[in-house]
Amino acid sequence: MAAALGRWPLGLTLCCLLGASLAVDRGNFKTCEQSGFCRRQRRIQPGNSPYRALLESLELGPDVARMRLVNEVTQVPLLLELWGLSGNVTRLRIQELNPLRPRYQVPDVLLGEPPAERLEVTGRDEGTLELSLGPGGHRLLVTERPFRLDLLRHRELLCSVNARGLLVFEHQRRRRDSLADKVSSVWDKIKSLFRRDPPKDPPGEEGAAQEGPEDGAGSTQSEKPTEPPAEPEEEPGAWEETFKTHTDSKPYGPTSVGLDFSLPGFEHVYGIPEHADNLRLRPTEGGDPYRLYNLDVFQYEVFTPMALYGSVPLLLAHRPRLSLGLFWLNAAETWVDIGSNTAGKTLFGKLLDYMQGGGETPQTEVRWMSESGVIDVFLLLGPGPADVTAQYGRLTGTQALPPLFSLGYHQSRWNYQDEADVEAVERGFEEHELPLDVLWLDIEHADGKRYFTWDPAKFPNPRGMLERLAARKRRMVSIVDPHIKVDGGYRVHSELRARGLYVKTKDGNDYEGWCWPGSSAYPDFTNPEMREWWANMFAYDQYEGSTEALFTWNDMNEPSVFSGPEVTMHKDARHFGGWEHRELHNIYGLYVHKATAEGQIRRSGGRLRPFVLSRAFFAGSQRYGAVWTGDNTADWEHLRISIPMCLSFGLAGLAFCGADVGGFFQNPGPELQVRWYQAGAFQPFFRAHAHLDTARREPWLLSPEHLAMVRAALRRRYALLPTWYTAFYHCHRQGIPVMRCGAPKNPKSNPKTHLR
Ligand code: NBV
Repeated sequence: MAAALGRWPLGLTLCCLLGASLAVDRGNFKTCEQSGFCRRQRRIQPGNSPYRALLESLELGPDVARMRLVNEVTQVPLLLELWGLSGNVTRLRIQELNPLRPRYQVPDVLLGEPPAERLEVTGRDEGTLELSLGPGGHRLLVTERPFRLDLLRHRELLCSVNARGLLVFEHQRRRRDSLADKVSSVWDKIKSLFRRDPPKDPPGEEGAAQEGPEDGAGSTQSEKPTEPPAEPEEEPGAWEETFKTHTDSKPYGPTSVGLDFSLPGFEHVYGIPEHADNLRLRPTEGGDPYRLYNLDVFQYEVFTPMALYGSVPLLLAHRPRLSLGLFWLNAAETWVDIGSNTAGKTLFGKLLDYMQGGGETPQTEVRWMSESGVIDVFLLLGPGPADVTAQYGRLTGTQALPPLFSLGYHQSRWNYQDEADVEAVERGFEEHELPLDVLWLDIEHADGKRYFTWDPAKFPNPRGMLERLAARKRRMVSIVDPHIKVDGGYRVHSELRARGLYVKTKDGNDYEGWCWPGSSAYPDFTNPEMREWWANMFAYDQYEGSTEALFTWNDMNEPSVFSGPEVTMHKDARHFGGWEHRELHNIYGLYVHKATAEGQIRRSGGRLRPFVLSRAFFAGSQRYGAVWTGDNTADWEHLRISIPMCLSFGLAGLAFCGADVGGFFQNPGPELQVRWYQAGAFQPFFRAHAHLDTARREPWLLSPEHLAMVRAALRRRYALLPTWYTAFYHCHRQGIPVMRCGAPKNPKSNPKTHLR
């Protein structure tokens, strides 16, 4: 024991001997109450919707229905658009009719404009309007006051929108801070109480193509922006928000959006990764909503709705004979509340209700709240679970088919020290007859964390090292993070600075923050020119020492900024086209992944499939490669949670998912390590990885007995590679997740495989 402990850093030894477990510092991350818009929206009580649908404003295009909604308190008009898309998908979009400044509509996620069916008005009544949505038998009932949508298939109600009246659209306004403004605001409010008639302007045109907020007119429609009318009184924080030592300048004030969806008959909802939680989402009443905001959360805990590194705003609901999906296309910080009328009831309680003839139909309530952008929702109407994942795949793309080698086993740690270390590890696999495809190099391989370079002392001959690996049919992955060392002598930095390709501060300077290399700047991957430049960096003559055998790992792309609020970028930082970081935060990591994958495709002249692992993700990231569950801990809970986490990723399209085998922080005991290999062998991305401060844990450092078990797990993985590859092929073609759970269709026909 003493000898084994001798290899451990003192802090870790004490930590394990005392049995202490790691814990996230929750104070570094906002709760809903600390996030201004979440707090404002959550205070709104159901049942008081101020919105009215102006049914008489309906305009029926060949495939879109448009009408106005008006907030009867503020008189601010919104534009509602409805589409019946082919393949049983309904889309609804709500935006300001006359915004002061265009709102961000997420680009580059949808594969294209989805084809739409012809809409028809099939009924009109006092205060309601009925639309049929194409050949699937789906109908939409629009209720005038309060505004509400009911989606039906034949006579069955599938989903109601704004049934609880939680539609929120914080229209853009000018800041009011003088006393006179306050008096006039109160006066406007009084006037608005007596004003009932909506303004009679015609509805706007189809939203113009995405232009930067500073490039064009302030409106997405053809009309000129008008001065917004009466303002509700604004609470402190609406125009400036402080969290810990950081102040968000919020120059455009409150701009959040929100909407509720009622799902009758549904008790089971899933999706909205990434959270370290059960597969089935829990009701959030009395706690925080699930948060979607890509964050670098140090030492995350399990069973919490806290945000993690990636976000996919797709929620799935399932009940017998019907599955639905709600895809909320918004890249700003988002919170999701789940309510259930059966929460807390035991099966026995439900049965009792049923026998007594009482008990309501189960119902789930889902409420989305985003800090900015527009409301753009796709209702994926199934009816089966595989229909929903296919519908989502048709909208956002399916998993890129991975190169076969990447389905094998990957050996990583932070860090393999030098070329000799790499060679020794590779030889270890050979000598112990353990299959291996890929060896990984973490941040220490680069020269002073200047990505795209090699530490000259530790890796003097990277090309030779890669060629030696390739001769044995092995590959390597090196890390390339998106924070760039501010150093005039570093080519990547000087070029990006000279070309103006960095994210900017609100004052127009290059945005700088603290990260691994010290002072760092952040390439603006939302700019196509930046992505082009980055992709070209993977050419063999640009990334010196690289060869066809070198692939890429994008870490820290939430983006992680050690000195920033919640360890990420300031929301008032500026991107290409003048957009604020707040509007697109969750899609930044996808763009890094996309540019890297594009670079790998390009370097081989389009001949070879790329392999890129990314820590941050968004809807559509599946098109660019693999993702993993980040910095987990070597304990049983983290091993356990890796399964629902990857299942949940798969439901949201991200099929190529894995968790650090063995656990990233701390040292696993031999049983945990072996069990992790056994579980990891059945997860799509299979990589062992460990923190810099952990003891070395290559499999042969285990006892011969444990080593034999790891060998068996590795070999089982390789024996099943054709099955994995086929599963990925089906996923790539139809969107069906690779990692699935459940008993065979007819358990009796195959009793041996049926787990009781
Ligand atoms: O690059 C170092 C690590 C990496 O090993 C890990 O897998 C990433 O998730 N990285 C995070 C940064 C530091 C984590 C404490």
